[in-house]
Amino acid sequence: MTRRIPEPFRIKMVEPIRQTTAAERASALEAAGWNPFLLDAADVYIDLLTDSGTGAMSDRQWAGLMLGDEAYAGGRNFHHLCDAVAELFGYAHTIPTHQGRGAEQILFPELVRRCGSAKPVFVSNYHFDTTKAHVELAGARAINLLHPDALDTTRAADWKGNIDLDALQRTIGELGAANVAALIMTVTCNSAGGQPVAMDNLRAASALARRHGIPVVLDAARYAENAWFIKQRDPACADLPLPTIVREMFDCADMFTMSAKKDALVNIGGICALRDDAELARAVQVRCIAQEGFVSYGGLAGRDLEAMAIGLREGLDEDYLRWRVAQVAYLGQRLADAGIPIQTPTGGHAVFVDAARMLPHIPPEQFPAHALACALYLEGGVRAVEIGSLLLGRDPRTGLQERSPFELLRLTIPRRVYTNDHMDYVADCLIAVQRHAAGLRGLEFSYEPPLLRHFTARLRPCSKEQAKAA
Ligand code: P61
Repeated sequence: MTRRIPEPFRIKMVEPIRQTTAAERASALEAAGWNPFLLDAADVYIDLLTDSGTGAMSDRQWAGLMLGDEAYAGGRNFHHLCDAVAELFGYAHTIPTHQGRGAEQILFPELVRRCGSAKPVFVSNYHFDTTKAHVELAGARAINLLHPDALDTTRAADWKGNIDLDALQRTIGELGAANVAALIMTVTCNSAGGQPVAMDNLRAASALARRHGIPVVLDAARYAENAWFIKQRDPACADLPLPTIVREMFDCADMFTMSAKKDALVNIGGICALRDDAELARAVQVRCIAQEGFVSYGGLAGRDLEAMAIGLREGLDEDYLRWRVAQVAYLGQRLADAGIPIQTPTGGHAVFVDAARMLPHIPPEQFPAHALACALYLEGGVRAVEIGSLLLGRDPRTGLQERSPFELLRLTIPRRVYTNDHMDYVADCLIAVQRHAAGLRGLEFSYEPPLLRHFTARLRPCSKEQAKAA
């Protein structure tokens, strides 16, 4: 038996969490319109909605908060952040933002302006939903070119986050390089299951884009987990120190956007950074001032910048990453052992349950993964999130539901927050749900918002007749 990896930290402060009764959960879910986003956090026992901003900061980060310099301009914590970005990633221009989407909203319109095309597109291994939204708000189209390996959840493959290089070449050829505003490489690839992008794939995609004069952007929210997988799975990188791998990853790009709420281990914060393009940096800074805040604080307090500077380095601690990825794998293994279909292998930040396979009787338009999320909450107060048709939404041109390549339930694990006993509890709850899976019903809207609908939609279970007709 392989030995379990214990937490590489000890606990100095605790936050009580409260279990609810089945009756309390049923009435909370009803009141929330069968949408876990609308639940009060107090009604949730184990919260696996997201790994974004939900991690625990270290004693050093908390100590860093006390060193906050709240000057409006040029505070010392901004310089600490710039130093960390320059040291780890080798980029000269750092623009802090309130979170990842803040970086997207100040960078993408400038990339579109620069591209100058009347029909601009962004190409990516996969645009996460806010990324896609900001591409579209900037007047461009988002094209995903995920490698087909990722679509088969039963097949274990090392690099399910890879972009399909043939498709990338073809797309650039068909659309014309002059219409491609940027290549965005999302590391790890969230929507495919927190799956890593291989160094070779990153290099090849970057070289292809650069040959055509297309700027390369890293969506770097989970840079540390991606680097860890590269070290584990790429024999050419096995002996390299993690910071060297990180530097090589960032060498493949010209700029990055980052939600620091993930691997940089803070509860709020983001970064837009550019390697050396001073002119573009100036244009992005102007947008930052208008939309985020002055260029040395970007919508954050000085103390937040300090915690982020510390977290950027801490996120690369190998003992932490070994434990982190092992915890995700542990939950995945417990589910797989019970015959629950999951995206294999497990990724960096979450276990993705294949609801299309677990609930084959519920069609995509009745949101099988969302039905599973509701059942899991009712079972044990565990909150998870749908990554499937509900999240994807409708085609804005036709109004028709877009076809999602996946119907996944994401059990997203906050960093340094839960123990493996919590993971066992989650696994036991989902295994209990599996026993009555055939009786679960899909859902229909009672209110469907026009945009980003999964956040605020209200739903109800389909009637027996509707369920049968499907
Ligand atoms: C998440 F339900 N992710 O995975 P911001 N890029 C990438 C992300 O994963 C990401 C952002 C940019 C979240 C939060 C979230 O519909 C949802 O700091 C690869 O959240 O602005 C965020 O970074 C944006 C959850 C976002 C959602 C949108 O849980």
